[in-house]
Amino acid sequence: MLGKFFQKPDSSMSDRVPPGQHLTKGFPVLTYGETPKIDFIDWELRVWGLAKQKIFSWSDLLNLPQSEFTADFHCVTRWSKLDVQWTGVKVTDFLELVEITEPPKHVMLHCYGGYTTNLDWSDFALEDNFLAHRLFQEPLPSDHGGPVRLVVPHLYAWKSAKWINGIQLLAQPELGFWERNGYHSRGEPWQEERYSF
Ligand SMILES: Nc1nc2c(c(=O)[nH]1)N[C@H]1C(S)=C(S)[C@@H](COP(=O)(O)O)O[C@H]1N2
Ligand SMILES: [Mo]
Repeated sequence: MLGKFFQKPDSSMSDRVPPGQHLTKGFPVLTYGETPKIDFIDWELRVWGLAKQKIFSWSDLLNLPQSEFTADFHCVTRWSKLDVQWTGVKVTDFLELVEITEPPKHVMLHCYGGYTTNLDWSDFALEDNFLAHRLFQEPLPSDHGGPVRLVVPHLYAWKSAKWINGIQLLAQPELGFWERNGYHSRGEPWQEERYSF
């Protein structure tokens, strides 16, 4: 694994690379199961739970303020990629269009293909999190979650739901796919919150 594609972080980067991680120059694809093929014209994002149900389309997303993001990406399988460039919509800008009915405590992200992952509301409703639809100035490739994925830079990348199509606002914590299968409920890379045991 080490060598050509993975490097030990040098000291100038060590403050950027969480413990137990190696840098990769490429951008590996990490998907459980098949890659769903969703045309942007068919893509939908439904919000429900402690909010008035609402379905967002591709054009709804593009009508929101667009931002550029540069973020580090840390997979729990021990690779990190620094300075990934994305274009998309801040979660906080998106939430302006959501009519919340009761203060949420937690959220479940749902994806085309059935993948789910959970977040505390306080880890989700942040300006640094975003719905991405471009990667390095190009349309987000389907294997990296196109047409639209969530990116949560401060947590391990399994929280960054690819092919996102649902945001369920919850009053109580619930566990998503990997979290039910032994991954940590929160997944903070600097604390090495890898597993729940
Ligand atoms: N829908 C969905 N989202 C997902 C996954 C997945 O299997 N399905 N894998 C997660 C994991 S473990 C990681 S590390 C990142 C990988 O993103 P990448 O394939 O763009 O590198 O996506 C996350 N989001
Ligand atoms: Mo991952």
